Amino acid sequence: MKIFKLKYLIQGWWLFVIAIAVVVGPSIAYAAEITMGSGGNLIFAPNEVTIKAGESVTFTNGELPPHNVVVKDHPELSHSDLAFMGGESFTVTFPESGEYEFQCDPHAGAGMKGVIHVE
Ligand SMILES: [Cu+2]
Repeated sequence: MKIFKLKYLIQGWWLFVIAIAVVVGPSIAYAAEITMGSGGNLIFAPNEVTIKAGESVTFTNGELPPHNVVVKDHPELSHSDLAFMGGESFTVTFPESGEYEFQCDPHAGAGMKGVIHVE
């Protein structure tokens, strides 16, 4: 009786581990994605992401364009060209760890800012 319970417990544990791997796996493999002007608001969504050094973040234009991405103190990581078209996107790779604050220049005053943590 006790052995049967242990068997089900182990099976349940493995199902749990597999379920976590299915949910978390893709988000580790993928670069992070951020929408500019999400849901009709002047925001980056999400406005905070964590990636590993060498990984990339893809910024996709949502609503209320134009938007851009200017990384504080890092012109080489910035995409100052304004994106006017909905769905337009660009990808920025962050080779080194650190805290990268960024903003959309036209909408920084409205709070369109974010931070990328690179581990
Ligand atoms: Cu903007």
